[in-house]
Amino acid sequence: LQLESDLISALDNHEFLLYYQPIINLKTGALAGFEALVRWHQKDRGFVLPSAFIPAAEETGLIMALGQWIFREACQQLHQWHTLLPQYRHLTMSINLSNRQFGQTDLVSQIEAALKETQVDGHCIRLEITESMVMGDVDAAIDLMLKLKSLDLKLAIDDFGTGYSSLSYLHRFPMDTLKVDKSFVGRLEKSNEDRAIINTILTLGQKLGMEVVAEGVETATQVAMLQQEGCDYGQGYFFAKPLPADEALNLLRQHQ
Ligand code: G
Ligand code: G
Ligand code: NA
Repeated sequence: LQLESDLISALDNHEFLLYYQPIINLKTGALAGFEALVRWHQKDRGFVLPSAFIPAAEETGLIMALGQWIFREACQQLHQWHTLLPQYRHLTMSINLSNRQFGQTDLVSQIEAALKETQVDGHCIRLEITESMVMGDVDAAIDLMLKLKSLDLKLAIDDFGTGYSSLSYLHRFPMDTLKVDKSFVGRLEKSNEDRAIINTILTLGQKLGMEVVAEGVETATQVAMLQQEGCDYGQGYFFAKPLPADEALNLLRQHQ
């Protein structure tokens, strides 16, 4: 399989890199953190988007090695920014976990080792998990989440509202953050019904003690509506696209 061998050599040749998309505190306007998003810069094809290689990496199992690299790289980057800019010591880094990583037996020990090596405090790291990952064996998923929480990590449920309905389990999951899927945010200006849905998700998150992040924020009107509805954080092209590390650092410096 060409893609598989390309992916293996890409890891060896350091062709993967991380981009960082800002997450903004909608109450203060502060830059609260970043989400790390992987990119593959391939010699012949140029930039390859994750949708074109994450599924293959999952199928071949290469996601284990790639995911480990992503976690470590994002922690290292956060530690560097914390060190360079002490006023950003509360800056967080959100890191996506893939389906297969979530079931991996040594996930907790790997993460623990990476936190130690990179000297990053667990509470600055948010692991993003999707609904579908935790809906198989709910008790096993809760057990794993509690182990991750014991490393002081924060957990976020990603793309909320698009997966299987986990409403009946949501309160059992030790989640800190709920990320509202961008499809809901995109429809916010279109109808009152869509606004009611977001409002309901926000209330649900708040009642369960979670912070809520709206994804895919693209317009000033959406920002104003989300602020009115009491949404804590926003992420999306309105604020910034996912940025290479040097541009993310520039943004941090400008925002100070
Ligand atoms: O920018 P965007 O095209 O970066 O990402 C598309 C999708 O690819 C995301 O919604 C996410 O599901 C996946 N993705 C991006 N970065 C990562 C990553 O670092 N790890 C994993 N597992 N998935 C990622
Ligand atoms: O895993 P998650 O769904 O959080 O991945 C974020 C994805 O959404 C990435 O593909 C990222 O590039 C994309 N994205 C980020 N901001 C916006 C936005 O404002 N609008 C749209 N349509 N996509 C966005
Ligand atoms: Na995500």
